[in-house]
Amino acid sequence: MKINWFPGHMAKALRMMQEEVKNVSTIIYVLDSRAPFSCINPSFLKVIGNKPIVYVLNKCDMVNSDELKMWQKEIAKKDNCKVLVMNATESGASKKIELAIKDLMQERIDRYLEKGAKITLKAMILGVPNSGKSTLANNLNGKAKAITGDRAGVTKSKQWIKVGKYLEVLDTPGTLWPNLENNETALNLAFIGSIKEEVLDKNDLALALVDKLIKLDSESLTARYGEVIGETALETLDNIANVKAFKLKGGDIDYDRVCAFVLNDYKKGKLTTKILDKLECVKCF
Ligand SMILES: Nc1nc2c(ncn2[C@@H]2O[C@H](COP(=O)(O)OP(=O)(O)O)[C@@H](O)[C@H]2O)c(=O)[nH]1
Ligand SMILES: [Mg+2]
Repeated sequence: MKINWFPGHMAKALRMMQEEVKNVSTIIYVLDSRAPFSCINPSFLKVIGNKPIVYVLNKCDMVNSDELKMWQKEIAKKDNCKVLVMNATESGASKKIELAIKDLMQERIDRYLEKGAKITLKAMILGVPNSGKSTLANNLNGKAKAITGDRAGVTKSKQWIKVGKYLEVLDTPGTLWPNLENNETALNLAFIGSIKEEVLDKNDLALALVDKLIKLDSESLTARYGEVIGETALETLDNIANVKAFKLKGGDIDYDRVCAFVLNDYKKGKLTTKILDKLECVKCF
């Protein structure tokens, strides 16, 4: 299955970010913990330049915490960055972002203080669609200022949000990149809800998800559906449909229903808690 989704509003959003980044000192890079590497957008490289980055491994509640700690440790080996593990829906969770930004900017803050000048730190939140950027912005602000939603494409324009006296953050629309050459990355982005559903073939996607889970964590399938693992992903889907009694009138398998069901189970965190990307990918960004 070939997946690509780079509509005009994303190109426009990237241009806006490139313009606005001149005004910010730090980047808050939100990654979905279920597939952190797949969330690394090569188009952001130009936006980020050499600014310090606070990586946020968000949605930490959806993955195995020991595995996530290894990712945190590995990413933290990069220069000029902090790596935080977070559940942005938990109130107060984002306090550590303020601390991390202050830490990264301490030298500059000290310089300003020496001169007796006031400083407002500005940070830009970046991430692929649905990674939790707006939820995080609201968490930082303490109020629901930015609109959020459980699908791609909810934030349409830039939103500056005040955080306490000294920090302002810019929420941005989630963006992907023009050619998702790596099909595994594209699939992972689709599984985690970063790609608009309307451009996806749900049945192909469910088949790819089952195929991935058989290899990555087959126990997650048996734990949820019983002894369903077959010779192939398709046979496994058939078995799941049989267990759930998802049949059409004549007795044929209702593929639309079983595929939507499995995709939704993954989306809601009812299947694996394993991270979809391989840890060695950290070396590639
Ligand atoms: N389980 C879980 N859900 C989250 C977390 N952060 C955000 N979400 C949910 O993910 C969906 C997308 O969030 P949103 O902030 O709109 O993402 P954005 O597109 O990056 O701005 C919403 O349904 C949020 O409630 C988190 O840490 N854990
Ligand atoms: Mg948003």
